[in-house]
Amino acid sequence: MKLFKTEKGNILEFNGAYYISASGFDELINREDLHKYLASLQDFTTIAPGEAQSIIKNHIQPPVQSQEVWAAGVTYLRSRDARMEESKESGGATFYDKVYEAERPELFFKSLPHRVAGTGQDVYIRRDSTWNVPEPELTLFINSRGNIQAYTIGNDMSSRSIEGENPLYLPQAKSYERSAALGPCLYIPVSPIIPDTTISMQILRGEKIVFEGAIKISQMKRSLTELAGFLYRETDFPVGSFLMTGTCLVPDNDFTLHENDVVDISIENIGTLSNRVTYKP
Ligand code: DO4
Ligand code: MG
Repeated sequence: MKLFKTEKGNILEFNGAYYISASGFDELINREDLHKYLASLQDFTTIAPGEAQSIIKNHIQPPVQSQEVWAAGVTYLRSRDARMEESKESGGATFYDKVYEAERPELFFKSLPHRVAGTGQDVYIRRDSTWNVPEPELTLFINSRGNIQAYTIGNDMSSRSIEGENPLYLPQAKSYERSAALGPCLYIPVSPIIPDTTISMQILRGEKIVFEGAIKISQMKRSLTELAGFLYRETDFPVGSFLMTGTCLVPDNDFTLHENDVVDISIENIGTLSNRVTYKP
């Protein structure tokens, strides 16, 4: 099942039918067994498919209300190698190597909800950065008890020039206005997402495809429950949290995003997160 947050209410797509609820998003999603609760349709009323699709198309919002957004890093070999390469002049390369092998994963704070873009909204690149990339990442919704209840698509927009200059600049490379995108919906399967799931990304510059790639999430070094467990070790999230799980799709080093590029990230069974790239007005 899929849950869309919109300006007109929360729309549930379940077994080919659509349902709407005006409940608060935080209360609705922070459940011990979210799939079972939503399948009971307790908070929902039936809505015609045409009307539901039109609301989703015209009024969609990112699937987040009060949750913090966190991110994991260097969870795929490709990310480790790219980071070691970009930071070799600063002497920071060895830290990426170590964190890839270490028991403790790299976890960092990514965004407050008001900075998150939904599908169809703009993401930003920094004016003080010369090398900018999107990072397509499977993103977990973890409830307040620390259990993974749903999945969405994340874009961890990043400045490689700022991170490469000095790893201590990571928060500036990663956290700024509209540097995170989430959407289009929460995907809530009965059982955990399968490792064979594909994540793909296409970057369009006008009509031209300037990057295209796809990977399976089974290439990730760590398990999803391991990442969630570390995030919740000493930190409470009263309404749950979102956790981006790291990137494996890294464009070649001569690639940087341009204004008006469109980044489309798709994950099987979830959909497509589409964002235009621009500068903060
Ligand atoms: O180590 C810096 C960030 C890594 C990251 O965002 C990723 O691997 O996706
Ligand atoms: Mg990332």
